Amino acid sequence: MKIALITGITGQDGSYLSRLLLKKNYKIYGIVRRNSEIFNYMRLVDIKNHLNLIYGDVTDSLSISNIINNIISNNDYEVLEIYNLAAQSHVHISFDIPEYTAQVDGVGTLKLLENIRILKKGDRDKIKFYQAGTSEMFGKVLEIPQTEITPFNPQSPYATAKVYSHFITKNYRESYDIFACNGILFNHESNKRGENFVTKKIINYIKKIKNLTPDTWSIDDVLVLGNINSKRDWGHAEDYVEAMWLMLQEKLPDDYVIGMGKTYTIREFIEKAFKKIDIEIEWKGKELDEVGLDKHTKNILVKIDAKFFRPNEVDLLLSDPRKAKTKLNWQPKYDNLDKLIDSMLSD
Ligand code: NAP
Ligand code: G4F
Repeated sequence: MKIALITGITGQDGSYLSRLLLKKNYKIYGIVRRNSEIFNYMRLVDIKNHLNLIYGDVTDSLSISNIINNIISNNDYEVLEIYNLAAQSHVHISFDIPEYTAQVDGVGTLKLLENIRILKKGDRDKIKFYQAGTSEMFGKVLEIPQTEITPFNPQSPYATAKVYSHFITKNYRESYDIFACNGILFNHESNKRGENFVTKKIINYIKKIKNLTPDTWSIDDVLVLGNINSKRDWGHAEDYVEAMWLMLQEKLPDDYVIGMGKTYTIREFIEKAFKKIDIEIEWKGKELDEVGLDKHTKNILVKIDAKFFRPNEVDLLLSDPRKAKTKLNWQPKYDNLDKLIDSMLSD
């Protein structure tokens, strides 16, 4: 039997990874945080009866230790795959809560690895560990495109914490012979994406206005964004969780860049997405005064607000995913931006 433990199971990737592993007949354990509602199940509603969900937190070492030890002692298994997806994953918010972000996104990884290290050898050898690294670690990029050997140059508390996690994962692999992989994943999106990430914000707005008529449209129906000139390499989360799984099926642990190898500005994403509902965007003005108009009706649809700008920006991300494609035979199904946008608009 194959078993998986997923931290961050309630998030976008956790919910896609759970679905993938259920199809492969894994027994799945997931760590959920206590919150003031019952459980944060929104993305897991239809599959939660097939999951073993346990309260815990990656900042609470004893909870991690109890969870791992219980899984080990209550199961007869060959491999325990641990996917560390837990994170305060919003780059802008990491500037507001930098210390908390470091605890979860940096030290949390160390706590998991340390709990793996202290297991008895037989149990430790059955564990495979995945660390959710990010293209944000490349920051102000030192090479275009970015590969597994491009130096990191992080520009936010989030990215800096993730760089720590990347290197502590590599260090535990090399020092203690733990099967531990770093995925360096570029932006991936879906309908399950958090509402305050830029693609989901744009798509939600388009869904909202697509049925409005000139009579029902009001000037308050505007999409307010920050920097629309940065460039991102976007793919679909469903494809990216498959890459995580593939990494842990390899004979030897390694690090992999996962991305589409194409980059677009946020502005281009907006234009493409609006075209899907037959609206052509015309840009007028500059910087904070720039607006995006419906070329036909001249209604203002997009405005810029300084509050969505970050203290520091990552201007350009562009992956070179050749290693994952050749070594893992990773083949994304959503292989262009139009397919991603169509799927996000579809329900
Ligand atoms: P997400 O939707 O924000 O999900 C984050 C998950 O982490 C949620 O389940 C959250 O629980 C959980 N979490 C937060 N703090 C925790 C803590 N202290 N202890 C335990 N769990 C905690 O993020 P995602 O988009 O699925 O991304 C998954 C991982 O990949 C993250 O580590 C992210 O940094 C990384 N990553 C994402 C992308 C991307 O484009 N999506 C790219 C590269 C790397 P709640 O539901 O309770 O908040
Ligand atoms: O959608 P975003 O917030 O994603 P960002 O910062 O690239 O981070 C995401 O991808 C990373 C992988 O590279 C992950 F590690 C991370 O966890 C997260 O999933 O912002 C994308 C771009 C930025 O340049 C931002 O300044 O969009 C710009 N933007 C413009 N207006 C906005 C907005 N971002 C957000 N969130 N909200 C806006 O209104």
